[in-house]
Amino acid sequence: MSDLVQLTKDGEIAVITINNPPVNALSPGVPEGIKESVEASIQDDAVKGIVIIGGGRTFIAGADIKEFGKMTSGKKDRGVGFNPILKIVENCPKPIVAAIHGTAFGGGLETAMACHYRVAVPSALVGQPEVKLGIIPGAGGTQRLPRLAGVAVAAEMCAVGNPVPAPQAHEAGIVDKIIDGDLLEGAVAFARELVAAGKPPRKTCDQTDKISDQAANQKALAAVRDKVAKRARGLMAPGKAIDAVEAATKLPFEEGVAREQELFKECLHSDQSKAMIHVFFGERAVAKVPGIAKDHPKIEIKRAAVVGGGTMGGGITMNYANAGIPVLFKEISDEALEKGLSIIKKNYAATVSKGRLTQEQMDQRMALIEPTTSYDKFKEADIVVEAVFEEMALKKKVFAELEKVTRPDAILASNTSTLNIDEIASATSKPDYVIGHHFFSPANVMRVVEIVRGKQSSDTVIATSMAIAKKINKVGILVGNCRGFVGNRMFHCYQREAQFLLEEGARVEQVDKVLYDYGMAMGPLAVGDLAGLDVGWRIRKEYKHLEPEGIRQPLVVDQICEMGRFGQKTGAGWYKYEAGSRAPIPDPEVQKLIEETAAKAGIERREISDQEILERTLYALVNEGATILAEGIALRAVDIDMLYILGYGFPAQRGGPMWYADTVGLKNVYERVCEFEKQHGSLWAPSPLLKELAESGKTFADYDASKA
Ligand code: T1G
Repeated sequence: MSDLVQLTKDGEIAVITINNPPVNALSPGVPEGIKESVEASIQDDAVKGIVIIGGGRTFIAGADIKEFGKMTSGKKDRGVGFNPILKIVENCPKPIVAAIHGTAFGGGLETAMACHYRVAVPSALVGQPEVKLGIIPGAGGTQRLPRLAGVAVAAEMCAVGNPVPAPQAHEAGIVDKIIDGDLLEGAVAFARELVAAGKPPRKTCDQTDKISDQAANQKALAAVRDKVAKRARGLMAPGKAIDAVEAATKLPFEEGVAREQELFKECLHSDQSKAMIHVFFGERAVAKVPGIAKDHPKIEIKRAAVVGGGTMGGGITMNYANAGIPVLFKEISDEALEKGLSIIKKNYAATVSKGRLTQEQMDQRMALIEPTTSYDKFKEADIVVEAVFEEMALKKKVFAELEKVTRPDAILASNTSTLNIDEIASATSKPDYVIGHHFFSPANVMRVVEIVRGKQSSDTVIATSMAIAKKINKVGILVGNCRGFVGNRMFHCYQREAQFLLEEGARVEQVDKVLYDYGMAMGPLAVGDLAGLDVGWRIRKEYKHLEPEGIRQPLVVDQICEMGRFGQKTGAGWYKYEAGSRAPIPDPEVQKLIEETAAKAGIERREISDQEILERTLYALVNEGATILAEGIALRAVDIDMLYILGYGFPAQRGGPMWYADTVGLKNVYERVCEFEKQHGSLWAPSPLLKELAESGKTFADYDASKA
C-alpha cells in the first residue's frame, strides 16, 4: 500500500484512509492506492463493508491540479484516468461508504459518488468547481451527479461550480446521512448497518429515476444555460459542462462518461483553462513574500479601527465586521457618522434582501461596529485603517493624531490609492508601523488589497498585513511605494492610450466595446464614468507640477470635467445617462468636443482598427508592468496578473495582462511596442525588461520562476 493510502480494519469493516496533505488531492499514487485497497478488501473474506475517508482536515479535494501541466504538455495524455479506478470502486461487490468532512471537491466528489453511499459531517462541503479552472468534471461527475441529485442541481453544480453544504447535499440526494459526532465512527456504523441489513451495493450508474423525465431535463438544462450565458460571458467550460450533463440524460452511462471525457479534454487543452489554473495558483503565490517566512511573527488583530466614514471607510469597516473583528468606526461629526453608518446598513440590507445574509447575521455584524466621533477607545485598536479624503496634508495630520491616541505597537495603515506612503509615515515617529492597505471600491466587495510597503515598514507589519488581508477574505498583494503603486500606475497608461485613441479617430463606444468583448468587465471610458472623472482630475491638478515637460497628455477628459461632467454621478461624463439609469449612451456633444480638440491640436484623425485599440491599451499595461517588475515595485508578474483580475475586472480566462502577453509572445508584443514608439514617441519606449525577455525568447512566467 502506498503511504498515501492506508488500509485498516474495524472488525468486518475495511477503512481506506487517504493521507496526502494538505488537501488529499488525487496526486499520483493516491488513485492507485485506493484501487489496491479496494481490491485487497474484495479479496479479504473477513471484510463485509468498506469506508473511504480522508485523513487530516478534509476528504479528497480533487485531482492534483499541478498534474495538469503534464497532461497538456503531452508527457502523459491520460486525461485524468480516474474512470477505470472509479469503476472498480462502483463494481465492488461489498458496500462502500464515502465519509466526507472538509471539502469533497472535483475528483473527490466523483470518488464519493462512485461509492455506493455517502455520509458527511454537517460542516462538509461538496462541489464540482472544475469550471473555475476552465475545465469540467473529468471522472464521471457529470454522469453520476444527475443520477443522484437530478439534472437541475447537477447542471448548476457543474456549470457554476459553487460548493454545496452537506445538509443541502443531503436534501438533494447526494449525501445519504449527516453524521453528528465522530465521522469515522458514524461511517463505520452506517456500513455495519448496511451489512447487517444485507443491503447490496447501490451503484450510482444504475440509478435513472432522477434523469428519466426528458421534458423536465430539457427545461432544467435550458435554465442553467441561460444563467451561465449571463454570468460566464466568454467562458467555454460552463457550456461544455452542461453539454456533459445533457449527455447523461441521453446516453447510456459508459457512453456518457466517454462524451464527458471528450469535452473535458477539449477544455483542459484550452488557453482559458491554462490561464485559470495560473490564476488558481497565482492567488496563493502572491501570499508568499520573498524574505519573510510564512511563520514570521505577526501582531494579533483582535480589534480594529477605521478613520473616515465615506464609501471606502464604510466598506473597510464592513470587511472587519464580516470577519468577526470588532471595529471602531470614526467620523468627525455625528452627522457624518450617521451618514457613514447608513451606507453600511444599506449595503448589508441589500445583501440580506438577496438572501446571501440573514437578518441575524447582519445584526451580529452591525453589533461589531462601534461608531464614534472620538479617539477615546483607539488605545484598544491593534490596527487602524485611515480612509479620509485623498489629500496629503490631511492624511499626515490624521497620522500624527493617530500616533498619539493609539498604542505604540498598533499598525497604522492608509487606504490611499496613490499618495506616497513614506511621506505619510513621516508624520509619525514610528514609520515601521506604517503601511498602505489600498482597498478597491467597493471595498466590501472587491477581493484585492494592495499592501504598500514603505521604506521602513517592518517585516512584522508586512506579515501581519498579509495575514489580516486573508482573515478579512481579501487577497493581499505586496507592492512597493511609487505614484499609483502597481495597479493605478499601470491603469494610468491604459486610460491614457484609450483617450489618445479617441483623439486619433476611435469612437468612445468603439474603444469600450473592444475591451468589453475582450473580456474586461467594462471598457476604460465607462470605468472612468463609474469611478468618477473628477477623482483623476483633482489628482492631476495636484500633481501638475510633477508632470514631465513635453510629454503628450490626454486633451479631452479635463475639458469634460470642466463642464461638470464627472460620469454616472452627474448623469454625464464620456457618456450621458438617463435619470436613474447606469446604461451608457454615446453623447454627440462629447464626440464633437473630441473632434474639435483633435483639430485644434493638429491631430489628423483616421479609422482605427479594433486590433490597434486592443494592442495600444493592453500593451500599455504590459510595458508599464514590465518596468514596474524591473523596479521591484511588484514582486512577480503573477502579482500584477492577480491585481488586475481581482481589482480591475481583467478576465481570469486571459490570465492577467502579463500572462496574456506571454500567450501572444513577448517578441510580438515587443515588436508592436517598438512600432508604437516610432509612431507615438517616448511614452512607448519599450521597457528594458520586456526587450530582454523578448530577445532571449523568455516569458514573464520564466521571469517569475527565476525569482522563486
Ligand atoms: N491540487 C493541487 N494542489 C492543491 C489543490 C489541488 N486540487 N487544492 C489545493 N491545493 C494546494 C494549494 O495550492 C495550496 O498550496 C494548498 O493546497 C492549500 O490550499 C478529475 C479534474 C480545497 C477549498 O478545484 O478549492 O478534480 O500554496 O491554500 O484555503 O474531475 O484549496 O500551500 O503550496 O487553497 O484551506 C478540483 C481546489 C480539481 C479544489 C482548501 N478541485 N482547491 O482551501 O487551502 S480538478 C478544486 C480549493 C478535478 C476531476 C477534476 C482549496 C480548498 P500551497 P489552500 P484552503
